[in-house]
Amino acid sequence: MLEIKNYINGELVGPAEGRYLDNFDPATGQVYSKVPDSGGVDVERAVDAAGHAFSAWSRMSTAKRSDILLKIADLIEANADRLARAECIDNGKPLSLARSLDIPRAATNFRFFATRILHSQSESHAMDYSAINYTLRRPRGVAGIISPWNLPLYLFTWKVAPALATGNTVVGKPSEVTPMTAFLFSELCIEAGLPPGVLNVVHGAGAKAGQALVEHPAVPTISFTGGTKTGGTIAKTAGPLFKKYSLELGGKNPNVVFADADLDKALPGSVRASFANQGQVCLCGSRLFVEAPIYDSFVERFLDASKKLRVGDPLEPDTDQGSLVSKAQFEKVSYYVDLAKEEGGEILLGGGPPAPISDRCKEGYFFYPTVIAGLGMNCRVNREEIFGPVVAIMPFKNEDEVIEYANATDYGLAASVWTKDIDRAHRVSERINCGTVWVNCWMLRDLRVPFGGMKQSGVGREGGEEAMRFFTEPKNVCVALRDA
Ligand code: TXE
Repeated sequence: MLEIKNYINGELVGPAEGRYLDNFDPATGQVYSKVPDSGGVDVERAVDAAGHAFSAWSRMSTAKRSDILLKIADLIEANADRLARAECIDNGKPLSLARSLDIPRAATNFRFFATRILHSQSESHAMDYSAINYTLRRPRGVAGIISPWNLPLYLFTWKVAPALATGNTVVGKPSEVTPMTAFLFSELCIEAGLPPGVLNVVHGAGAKAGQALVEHPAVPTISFTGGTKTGGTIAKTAGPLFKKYSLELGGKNPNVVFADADLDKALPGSVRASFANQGQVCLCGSRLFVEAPIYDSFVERFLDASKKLRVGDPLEPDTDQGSLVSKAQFEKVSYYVDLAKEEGGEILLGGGPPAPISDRCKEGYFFYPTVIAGLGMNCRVNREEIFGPVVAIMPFKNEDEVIEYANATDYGLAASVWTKDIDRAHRVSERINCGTVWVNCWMLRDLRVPFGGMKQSGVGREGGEEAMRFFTEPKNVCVALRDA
């Protein structure tokens, strides 16, 4: 059985203590590979390698750094089918989704930041005729990158690319639930000629390898995406050590459909926002609000469209919904659907696992797309992140009411608003408290814009200029002019 290796100082190596964790294929419920159960010794070796590589990497010309990162992007694209299949087997998502979204975006992440550094601008401020200030932005050193299981290579590269592009070196700790593509990615980095120690990947459990990375004194920067609870743990560790950290956490996102919306766009857009990646995207619209005059007809059409989603073997080309990522996630989603019934919800569609998919997938962690009506705004199912193919749908009377509903959550990550009234679109977008609002679309991503949430959806922003600033330290130099 394949034993995944850590990538430390340019080499693929086993865990120091020789221990491995089981890695499951969630579509079959079977162990199909082993992942290093790394600990403090492995993290120490990785941080040491990253520290030794930092001087040369940070002082390399941006043109040369850019070339190496573009070579990595080329290799991701050249290996897209292999990476997509690995992502599908590791995560349970449809192969078609891994091939159309996850892997192309991983290459784009590298291409975007590899070219962004070629056009960096710096600031200066003249003080009349007495002095001039200029601001230097320098890489901070070894960056600790911790990524989740829902979009494994997509989110891992979303952090690694800007960290490397700005001249930092990296110790990455991918999720132990979906380690495979980060392992294959390590092989591509070796092939691309990335200098040893510039990127290191340490696999293992969050509370062990992850925690060791966050608390390591030679890692001044932490970039994390994952659950809100874990984000709090990381903040508690990093804060007293005066580390700089960004936390990209959960969401409970409103999806608002006004009566004047173009339903030919709002309906498919709402199905996608509700169930993409089996609802395991922090940006999913898990609370669907529909203006009262069209509520009944919208619900009917939404249910019809959702029923058409084919829940199947993720490896099959026509599968729309694969399996959830793990038994734990299946149990979490099941718990919330049972809770919804206790809270007075009516299950309009789904509510549990589908009939057995196939002999191969008979023990997989599948959950049917689920639509729940009749829940109150403040019940737990409408306030807590479920992170599965479960959407709560409810009517609203007017703009003020739906804004109140949309903001009635401890999260503030994203929202979608569907309306033809452009004034209302701007007005409502301004009043919803979250980091991103999509108008007449969902998950349309421009990598230049700030990305992240407020409240319990996180701290800090990723993307474009925000990422470049997060991974660098500004220093201002003030030079008195000679005849001052
Ligand atoms: O994420 P965790 P989990 C949400 C979703 C999910 C919940 C928990 O609701 O059900 O989070 O998911 C590492 N120090 N999201 O348990 O635990 C861990 O190894 C350092 C939303 O999978 O947050 C993994 O690499 N690291 C999210 C990463 O943190 C630690 C996407 C995420 O794991 C650690 C995923 C520690 N103490 C889940 N504990 C999004 N915003 O997209 C764990 N880790």
